[in-house]
Amino acid sequence: MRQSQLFANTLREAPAEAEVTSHRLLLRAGFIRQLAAGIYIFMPLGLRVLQNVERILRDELERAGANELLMPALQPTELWKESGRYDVYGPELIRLTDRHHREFALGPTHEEVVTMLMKNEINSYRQLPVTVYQIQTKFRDERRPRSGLLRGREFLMKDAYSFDTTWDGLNRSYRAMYDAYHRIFERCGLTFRAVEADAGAIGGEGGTHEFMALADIGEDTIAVCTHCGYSANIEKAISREECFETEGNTIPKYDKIHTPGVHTIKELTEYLKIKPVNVMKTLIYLADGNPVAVIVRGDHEVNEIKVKNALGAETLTLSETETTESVTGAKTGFAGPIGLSIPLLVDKVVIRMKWGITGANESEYHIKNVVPGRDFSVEHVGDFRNVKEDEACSRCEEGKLRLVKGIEVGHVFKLGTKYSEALKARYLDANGKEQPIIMGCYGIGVSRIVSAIVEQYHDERGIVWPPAIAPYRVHLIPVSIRDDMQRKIAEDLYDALRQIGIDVLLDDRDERAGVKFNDSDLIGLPIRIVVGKDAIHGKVEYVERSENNKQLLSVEEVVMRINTGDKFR
Ligand code: 9G3
Repeated sequence: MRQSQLFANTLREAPAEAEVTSHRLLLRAGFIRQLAAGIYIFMPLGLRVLQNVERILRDELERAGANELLMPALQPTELWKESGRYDVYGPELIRLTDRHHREFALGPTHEEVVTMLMKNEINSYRQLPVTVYQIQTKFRDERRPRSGLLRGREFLMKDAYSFDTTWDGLNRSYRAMYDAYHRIFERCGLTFRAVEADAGAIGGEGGTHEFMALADIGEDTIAVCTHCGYSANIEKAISREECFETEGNTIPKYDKIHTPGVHTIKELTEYLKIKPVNVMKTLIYLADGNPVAVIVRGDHEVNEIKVKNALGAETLTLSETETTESVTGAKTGFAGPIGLSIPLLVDKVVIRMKWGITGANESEYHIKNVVPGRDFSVEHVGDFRNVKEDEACSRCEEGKLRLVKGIEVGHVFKLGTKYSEALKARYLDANGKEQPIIMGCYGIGVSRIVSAIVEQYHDERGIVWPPAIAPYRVHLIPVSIRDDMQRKIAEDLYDALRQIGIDVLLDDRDERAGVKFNDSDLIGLPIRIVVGKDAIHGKVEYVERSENNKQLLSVEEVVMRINTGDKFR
């Protein structure tokens, strides 16, 4: 491609609203342009990157035996009513009516559509198993779209769905996708971890993994063991139980203490000269609108996903001040387990505390020498907290948990029969008996991957594309297009490289060298060849964007070097 014809304007600065690096660089390098909040145009350079990701996806999914199809974005909302999800999603599900006043949704995902398709296509066990996938635009009206392609309202997803007659079959289909995902993310050059995850609203009976691209700006926190392979989303992660001295409890009767103006754990520990581990922190939540109290040790955080799952609640929100006051009779910061008339969820670390300080459910008062079981009910004990950095791994003897940030680029689920039962997608088994199809679903954020790669591959000068993803393999730059010899050598090299199938961007613009080099650093193609003053000695400069290792080579050597470079897949 000649850069004088390329539609790509680089920017010296990114707009102020672009905060994360990938968003800033993709805008500055001319890969994307924003149309509206969370809605982007893929410019020519950005589209070539997207197509490289799609090429890898199709190659690996073909290898895994999946069939590509394409489903509509417009979905009759009757399907969502039939699956029971019509009311689960609020404003995030974009709904519209057609000219006949029939209601449709712009598809955020396609479980209902693909299950309806299979209901009509599959009627015998002999037709199963089958896995289908699509690479298709999804719509989710995020309240706060942000970080460019990382959280958009219209984005590209690869979503696959597997259909089996047995759970064993699902496990095989799941494994095939799980392994394909490893190969896909490796080929994209991503540093990632597959982590045990929470199934969330999608439900499904068993097992789900998220694929997290490691990046500090990632929205997810994952716990990773330093020793064994254990890794889990913090929503689900568990650590090994701490051991506690268990000798008898000779704690005196609990006793109220005046703690004026002490609202936070920090103020409480300073005021009473105690440590957070001596505090039993009580928080009031509304589970599906009903108040519940959750108690965790003062140095721990409540894990709302674990609480919600334990209660089987659809929604769980921290109660507002007035609810807290009406439930506890005290201002926020003085809640405690003693004397509450609402369900008490006690974290299992708390029940092994010999004593603790809690709120008195009376403003400006706390209680000391509180003993779990003696002074409040420990009927509902469970794991209701987030694991912490450096806690012992629950899977191996010597590992410690590290907490790192990740960008969710893939998510695989064992759905079971949740959708096939709801939509009556059944088949006749070998005995002629009707059975519900057993499903799995598997997503990859295709446009999100582009940003995740930039987050992992950039430096202070711009993007550093992995070769398999880069829009072009080589940036061929004659320093001065007005110098006949430089231009001729560049043109000959351009033809020679394209003849051996190398994608080359030839910077044939009549621009100063500095402009060309800054743009080249920003766009970030893997190999740069500069035809400059050494051209009279038949030498050109060869440099790899990731190494910055300039070398003077002959034109023949350059062609040889690039041609023998490992064939990036
Ligand atoms: C909705 C809206 C947003 C959603 C969903 C439904 C997330 C929804 C979960 C999934 C599960 C899997 C197939 C590919 C892999 C992920 N956000 N999810 O179901 F109506 Cl507005 O999408 N789907």
